Amino acid sequence: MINCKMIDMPAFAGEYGQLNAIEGGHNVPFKIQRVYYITKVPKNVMRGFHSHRALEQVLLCVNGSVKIRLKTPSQEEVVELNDPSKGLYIGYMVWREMFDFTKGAVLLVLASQHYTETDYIRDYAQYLQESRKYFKEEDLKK
Ligand code: T46
Repeated sequence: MINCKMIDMPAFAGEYGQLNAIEGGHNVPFKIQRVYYITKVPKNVMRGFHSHRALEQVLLCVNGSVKIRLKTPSQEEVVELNDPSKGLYIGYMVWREMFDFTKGAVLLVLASQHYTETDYIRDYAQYLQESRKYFKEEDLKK
């Protein structure tokens, strides 16, 4: 999927449990400006339904699991996050929907910019219009 990739977060695991280390500019490919987390999502609730124009993020499910549907004008993929050692990088102009949060799931998000509502595209028709201009034909075949 264009502008998305999985990132391994080094794990230090043993009989005392597990620690994962995240470093902005190292295993996260941007300077981290903001961190937020999503919890207490009721069964069958879906979130997201938007894209970002210039924000990059890494999503990690540090407890439980959640599914993320990713879309570009020509691609669609569902990624399940269920491992605190695996981060999902989502770059510019990728539509995302989050669903199937398990009870107690904690979705941790690292973001490259402070919160700016004008960076969101929340209307899917508007997203298709802007993203088709943004991506080149060759990109959409990847
Ligand atoms: C994303 C996915 C993965 C803030 O005031 N500050 C913040 O940093 C954020 C992220 C949200 N908000 C406010 C804006 C809304 O009034 O919190 C409320 C809920 O946000 P939203 O409906 O956008 O939440 P999600 O779960 O649909 O999307 C969030 C992020 O907003 C988004 O950037 O990529 O998680």
